[in-house]
Amino acid sequence: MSVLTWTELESLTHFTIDRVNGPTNAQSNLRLFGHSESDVRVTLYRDHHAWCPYCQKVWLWLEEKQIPYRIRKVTMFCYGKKEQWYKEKVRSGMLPAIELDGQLITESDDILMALEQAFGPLNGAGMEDSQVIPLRRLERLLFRAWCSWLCYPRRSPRDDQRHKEKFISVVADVEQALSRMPGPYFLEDFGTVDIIFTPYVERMNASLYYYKGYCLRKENPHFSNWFDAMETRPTYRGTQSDFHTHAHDLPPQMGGCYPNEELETQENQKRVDSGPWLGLPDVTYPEPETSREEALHRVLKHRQNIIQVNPADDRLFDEALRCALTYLIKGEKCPPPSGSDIGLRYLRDRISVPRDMSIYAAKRLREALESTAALVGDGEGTPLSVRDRRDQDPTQFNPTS
Ligand SMILES: N[C@@H](CCC(=O)N[C@@H](CS)C(=O)NCC(=O)O)C(=O)O
Repeated sequence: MSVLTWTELESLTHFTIDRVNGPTNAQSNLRLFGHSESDVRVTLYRDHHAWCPYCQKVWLWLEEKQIPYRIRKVTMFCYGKKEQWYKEKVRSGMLPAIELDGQLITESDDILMALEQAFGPLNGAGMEDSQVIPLRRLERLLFRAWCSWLCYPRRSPRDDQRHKEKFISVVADVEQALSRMPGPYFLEDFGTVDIIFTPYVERMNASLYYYKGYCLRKENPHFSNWFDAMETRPTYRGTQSDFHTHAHDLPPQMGGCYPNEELETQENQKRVDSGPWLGLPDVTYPEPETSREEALHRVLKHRQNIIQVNPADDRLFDEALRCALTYLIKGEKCPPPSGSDIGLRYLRDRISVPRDMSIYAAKRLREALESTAALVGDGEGTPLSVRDRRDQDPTQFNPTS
């Protein structure tokens, strides 16, 4: 297969979404849900990377409730410099924050309560409902058990096992809470509790698979049903990340993630880092037909920045990237120039979900980059830093998209 030109590649994708009124997506700066712009009462300040778990909570709530809102994106410390205009608004620089009718509110729980006051609770049961409060407490217990297992170096495999058992005992309580309900959610209907559990449970599923060889989603039938049910919701799909993104975004955010010595851990790490990515337990809904076109569309839109930040020579990488995209869209291998394997894998490792594209599009693109790189070499390049992710500094990229 000979390599396609940029113009030929452009003609091969028709992917488009309505960012303002269409499905939940990480690229939007305004969400109207069919309302007019004058109806907007809320501005959500969230991170450029669509990574912050507390932001995801508020983001999901607004999407589920279909409240018209504006989005302003802010840099998190580990990715780059915090914007001065945001520090003037929120001195600590912490995210999320909202402005509701001009009033600034911080702290995700306070934000949800203020939104409930203004627009009513989601499906009846609000943050202070007597059924919701114990489940919110359970979520925090799970969070703490997860941190203790993941985020501290362990003296021995036995020590690691002890923390695993503690975590699993809290998971058992969550399983029991889910088992008491007739459907897959935490209460009879989907609601606030599901939103509160979502961000960290998603991060637990990814990080424990990668660092501890443990699959939350596979080991626990009620959790598994819950994840499947969440994935039927377009709101959740639009905010959902993949294992690769979480495994490499968490260490700088959490102050470190520590792998155990299980064989399973080593195998899982290899799979998340080098593929195959399809079939990983980070997603189970069927792949949309548009995933390859979406990936192509997103790369075409940002190709200049992608080429410019890549450590490989620009002309060499331009051709190598077109080879990978040719394979992505045509399904036939297209050998890139020799010496381009490191540059292709650099990009493979830096696709951020859902910031750049949705989960299946990212899997397809990672696969195309890896298969194309493998045609010319096994060079891996600089590993991703576990201290910060300045390689993702949004000032290097187009901050408006
Ligand atoms: N208790 C706060 C926690 C918020 C929080 O920890 N936000 C982190 C991101 S996940 C943050 O803004 N850190 C500053 C930064 O990374 O720039 C809430 O619930 O909103």
